[in-house]
This record gives sequence, structure tokens and C-alpha cells, in this order.
Amino acid sequence: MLHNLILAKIALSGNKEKMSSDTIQFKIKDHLAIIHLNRPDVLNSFNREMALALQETLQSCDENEDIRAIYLTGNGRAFCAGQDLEEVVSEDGPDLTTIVAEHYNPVITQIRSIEKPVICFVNGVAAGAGANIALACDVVFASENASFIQAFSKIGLIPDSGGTYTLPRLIGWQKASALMMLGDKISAGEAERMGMIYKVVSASENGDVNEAVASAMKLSEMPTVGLGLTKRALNSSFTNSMGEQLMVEEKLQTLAGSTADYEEGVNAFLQKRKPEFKGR
Ligand code: T3D
Repeated sequence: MLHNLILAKIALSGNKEKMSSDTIQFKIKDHLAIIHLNRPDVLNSFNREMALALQETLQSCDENEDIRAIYLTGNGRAFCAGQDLEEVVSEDGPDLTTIVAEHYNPVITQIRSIEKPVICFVNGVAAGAGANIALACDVVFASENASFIQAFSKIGLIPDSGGTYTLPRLIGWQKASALMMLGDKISAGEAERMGMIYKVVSASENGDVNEAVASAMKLSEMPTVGLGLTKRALNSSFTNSMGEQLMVEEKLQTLAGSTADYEEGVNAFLQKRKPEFKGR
């Protein structure tokens, strides 16, 4: 049973005021944080409130030592349709620079820098910033009826939310370039075949746990420090030479080897029992 439904607290940029927002739903099950984007009527497109609420929620996941993995998905039929285009045309809406600098860049930086696995389940269409937020996550599952659209070119924008960094590294420069320029819709199956996502899974029925949730639960019980250091090593591999990366591995393996979970893992193997990892 999922429990501990908490309305995310959001911090308005530039002041310390906190307010509740129901645009993000945040639950904790054992050691797993479960985050739902919750603006289903507009396909979970991002307005300022939801972007700030997501940042606040991710920050609390980072700070809470009991949380050892994060699962991100959307409510309703979509994962996320990117920027709320009604907001950008409203008179008091944020400008483009603010949207990128204060909404999307911090979210991508958090997803990549939190040293815990972030698992995304793309439950439906993921467009624009919504697609690139999903692709920034550590393990991306998608339901059979999900799809991905680099929708930016259709409205005269360039891909943001780390897309120009992430997508060519996932699927190669040529395919990334074509998808970003043409704005073609890619099915979940095609995304898996291209290496854009990890795996397509069946949508859960009657509340049954699907493979994405099961994998997230499993990751939340694994050696958290080791997984976090794996993420740190992968992050640095994008810009390092082989020699530099070998040095990173040497340093981070030493750190991983000093954890109680490493000791437990080795002992459990030798004693032929199931390990009980504590995330330390
Ligand atoms: O200034 C800036 O824009 C900076 C931001 C940059 C980052 C970005 O993310 S740019 C990309 C923004 N997103 C898009 O361009 C995608 C727009 N949406 C779509 O192309 C389609 O909705 C989808 C392909 C995602 C899904 O199509 P479909 O046919 O399944 O659904 P629909 O009928 O188009 O949408 C359902 C409702 O959601 C509809 O409202 P209604 O008619 O029921 O009242 C639609 O207007 C609303 N909706 C969908 N996407 C957005 C949206 N409302 C506001 N903003 C959206 N992005």
C-alpha cells in the first residue's frame, strides 16, 4: 500500500515563502519516493508552480536519508507535454529566459546530481521539456502506449532541459538531430530500440505493480552509496578521457569499498544468504 501522501511544499524563487501545491503529488513507500506530475487536464504540462514544486520535492528527496530511490511519473493519460503554452502567452507569465533558467535547468541539474537512482515511468506522451526531463533520469521505463516528441521545433524553439546534451549521447548525433528538427513522434517501442529508454513495460492493471515500480522498489533496497557513486562516475564519463575516467573509478571504488553495504554484500555472498543493505 502506498502511504504518506504529502502535498509538495514549494519555495517561490527569490523569497523564503513556502506554499502548498497539488501540482506535484509526493508519496513515500518504504525507502522509495514516488512523485506524480499532477496537472492531467493539460497533460501535466509545466507551469511555474509545478516546476518549483518539483524542485522542492526533489530537494527534500535528496536531503531525506530514508529515501534511497526516486520514482517519477505522471497522472492521467500523459507523462508531460512540456511547457504550459497558455502560461507563456499570459500577460503575467514568465519569460523564456526565466522558464529555462529557473524552471527546467534546476530540475535537470537535480536529477543528475542527486546521488540516488531516479527512475522514470513514462506513462503516456512525453513532449518538449517533458521528454527531456524523462531522458535525464537514470532508468527510463515507458508504457506500451507512451510516445516521445521533441516538440520544440514546431513552435520555433530549440530543445532545452538538457536535450541537446542527452539525446545525441543516447541515440547518436544523426538520429537526435533528425528527431529534434522534424519533431516526429516516436513510439515507446521505437524509443527502446534506439536506446533512448531502457524498456517498454505493460501498463499496470487493477492496481497491480508494474515492472517499473518493482525495479524502483528493488533499487531503493540496494546499496545506495554504491549506486550514487556509479551515477557520479557515469556523469563524469561524458567529458573525461579514458585515463581520467580510470582515475575516477579508482577513487570512487575506494569510497564504495569503505561502506557498510559493501561489507554486508560480501559477507552475505560468502554466507549464502540474502543481503540486508542499509544504504550506508
Ligand atoms: O516559451 C516556451 O515555450 C519555453 C518552453 C520550452 C520548453 C517546452 O517544453 S517547448 C514544447 C511545449 N510543448 C508542446 O509544444 C507540446 C504541445 N502539445 C501537443 O503537441 C499535444 O498536446 C500532444 C502531442 C502532447 C498530445 O496531443 P493529444 O492530441 O493527445 O492531446 P491534445 O488534445 O493536444 O491535448 C489535451 C489537452 O491538453 C488540450 O486541452 P483541451 O483542449 O482539452 O482544453 C491541450 O490544449 C492541452 N495541452 C496539451 N499540451 C499542452 C496543453 N496545454 C498547455 N500547454 C501544453 N504544452
